[in-house]
Amino acid sequence: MQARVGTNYPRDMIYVRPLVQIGAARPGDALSLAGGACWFTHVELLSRDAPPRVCAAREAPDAALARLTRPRADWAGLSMDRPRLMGILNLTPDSFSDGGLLTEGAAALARATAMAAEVDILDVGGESTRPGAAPVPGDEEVRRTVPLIAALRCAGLRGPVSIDTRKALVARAALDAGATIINDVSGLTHDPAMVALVAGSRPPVVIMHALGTPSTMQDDPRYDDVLLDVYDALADLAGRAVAAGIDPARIAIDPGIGFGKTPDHNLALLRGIALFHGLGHPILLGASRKRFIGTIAGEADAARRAPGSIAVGLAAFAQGVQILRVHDTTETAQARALWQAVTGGTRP
Ligand code: HH2
Repeated sequence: MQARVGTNYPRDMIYVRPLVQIGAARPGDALSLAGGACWFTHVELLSRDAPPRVCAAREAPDAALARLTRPRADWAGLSMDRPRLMGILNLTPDSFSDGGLLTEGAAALARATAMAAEVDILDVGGESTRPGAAPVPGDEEVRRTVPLIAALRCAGLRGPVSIDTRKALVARAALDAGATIINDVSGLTHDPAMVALVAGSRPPVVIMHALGTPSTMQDDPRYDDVLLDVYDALADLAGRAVAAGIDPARIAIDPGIGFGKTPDHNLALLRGIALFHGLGHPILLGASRKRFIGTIAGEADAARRAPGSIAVGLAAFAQGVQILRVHDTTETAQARALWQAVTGGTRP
């Protein structure tokens, strides 16, 4: 399977990864990262045909520095100057770590209500996209997700609710029921009607990178350079969305951990994740309970991967990642509070 997604970037293109730091002992010439608490004084210059080179940030091209430093607009009504949590509500019988737990309406509403007190965004999904998952018909996805979204609004929940779907039919029904964000793991490519829906209804949208579809994506995924290839692909996907009329300020991007990636690919993306700030959008990361955490930690049971998931999440916050998508909301909210207190960032 070929990794590049319609990109024609020159081999000598320079990619700029900020070497991100956080804390009060900040040199006078430090540059703020994306208007948040993180900052940088140096960058790593990456290219496809030369070794990486570390240099002072001021040596990087002005346009790249402008995209890295520009404060991000509020996204889904949330300021992007502090780490945010998106809690996962999988209303599926077959999700890889929590399938079948929330298929009964009252249990789902109780869990969602409790979760809403711990996180900034609820992410409701009705189709598993785990490797090898079979597609779910749109009307079945609507039947699984829309009643919970409507019930949450009926119960007075005012915060952001996201619908995790690749289908415009499901997104439309979810928006009508009170969802406010579309989270599309296909980066708006699965359903041709999705781009027009987002351009017309103007919800905030998560554009995620995936190589292939859930049924085939783990069949020997290959990249030329995974970090740069995913960067180029996301630039391409976001560029196409903007060309179709989607407001750039409404786009968050996501490297798609585990979606057509080996454990080594996932680690390369996590180590280099600050590169994606160069796209100029908030970064959302979904690593929670994923298989590479089990592989590295030796934990076969996905529901017991909270410690590894939190370690990855805090490392991402230290790279300025704005939103973390998580299953273990109570534990991660506590970890975030302590991480913020210790690093001197703003409290939630
Ligand atoms: N991962 C999953 C589903 N949706 N959305 C975004 N933006 N980023 C992700 O990494 C992401 C996502 C897969 O995880 P999960 O929902 O827990 O499992 P399943 O697809 O089996 O329901």
